Amino acid sequence: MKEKISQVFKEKFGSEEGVFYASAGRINLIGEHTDYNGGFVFPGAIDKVIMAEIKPNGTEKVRVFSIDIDEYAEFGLKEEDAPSQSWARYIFGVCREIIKRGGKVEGFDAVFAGNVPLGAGLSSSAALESCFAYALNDMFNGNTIEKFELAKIGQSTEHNYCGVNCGIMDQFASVFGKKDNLMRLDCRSMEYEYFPFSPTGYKLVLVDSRVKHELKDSPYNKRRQSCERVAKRLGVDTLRDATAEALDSVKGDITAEDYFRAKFVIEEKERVLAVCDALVKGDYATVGEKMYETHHGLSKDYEVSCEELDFLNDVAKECGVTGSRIMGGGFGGCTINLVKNTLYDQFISTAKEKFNAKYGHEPMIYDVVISDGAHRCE
Ligand code: GAF
Repeated sequence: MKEKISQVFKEKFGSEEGVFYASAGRINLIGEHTDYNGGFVFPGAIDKVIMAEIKPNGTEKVRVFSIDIDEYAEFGLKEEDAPSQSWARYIFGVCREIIKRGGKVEGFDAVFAGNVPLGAGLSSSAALESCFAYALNDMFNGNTIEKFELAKIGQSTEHNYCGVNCGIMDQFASVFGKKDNLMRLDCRSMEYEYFPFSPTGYKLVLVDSRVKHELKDSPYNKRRQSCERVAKRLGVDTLRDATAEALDSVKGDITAEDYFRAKFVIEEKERVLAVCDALVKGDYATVGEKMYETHHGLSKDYEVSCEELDFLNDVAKECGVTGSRIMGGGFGGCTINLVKNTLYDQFISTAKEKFNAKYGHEPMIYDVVISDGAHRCE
């Protein structure tokens, strides 16, 4: 990827080299739709990245080329200069959010590419935001912007320039990711802890339904509104501070839909803690059980699954896979599966065969390798 970027950079912007930066997509073992509810998440960065070569160009313009989309965009750094291409708005948003916080961004040339599958729920957008946030901090701000602020710059980009009212999980994972470690983040206090993750005798594997997941025009924002309505009714800041009993006490005053959304969130925050405890004890059976519970909740109560993902979850169960669930925002994308090494080949071939027979194409399979987050490539 680096060679290809370098070659295209020379063609577009001349022979003087820029600096390379990369940031990663993410998985999340458990803790879905809890981030914007002040709950816990348990993500890790993966070995699929967005990589960019970047060089200041001495002007007030940003000139950027996306190899994968095969498109060029050029924009200024003022609010009214927003580009029309949606992919370029991620980069523009990052520039603007840095400037709004008093940071410095000058014109630059950039070429980028990636191998984070798009629309698979692996947060290619957070990888893109984090890559540029990290780079512009290094290039123009002497690395004075703190890592948490870099994640927030990515999140605000989604809110203010891309129409997704997301939580902090994806950008946090992309910025803070560490090889062989998952991270438990408390999205209320923002405290986090690394958990070494290399389950003996198991693999984590993603099965991508190839149903394209796009949060912008999905009911993701509506889910968040449901949670906020219930929190307000309960008189708490977020559902992190709500209990199942409190929820039941207002059941008659809220819609059935809002009730089930909140019920899922309240249950999910407990599951993350249970999974962390189980992991420390090497109790993978419990980890897997909780993953299935999450899938059930996301499908039936939170209603962010789809037929194809429910089908993949059923296949995993039939094959005796230890844990399986839809991962990320939902409405398409992947299931994440905790599979015994001894069952791996059989599970993958059965999933491919059955999915193909029903939907006319095979799912994509990605073995999860937990890797480092945003960095400058030496
Ligand atoms: C998406 C969002 F971007 C995250 O903030 C998070 O809410 C996730 O969906 C669901 O857990 O990836």
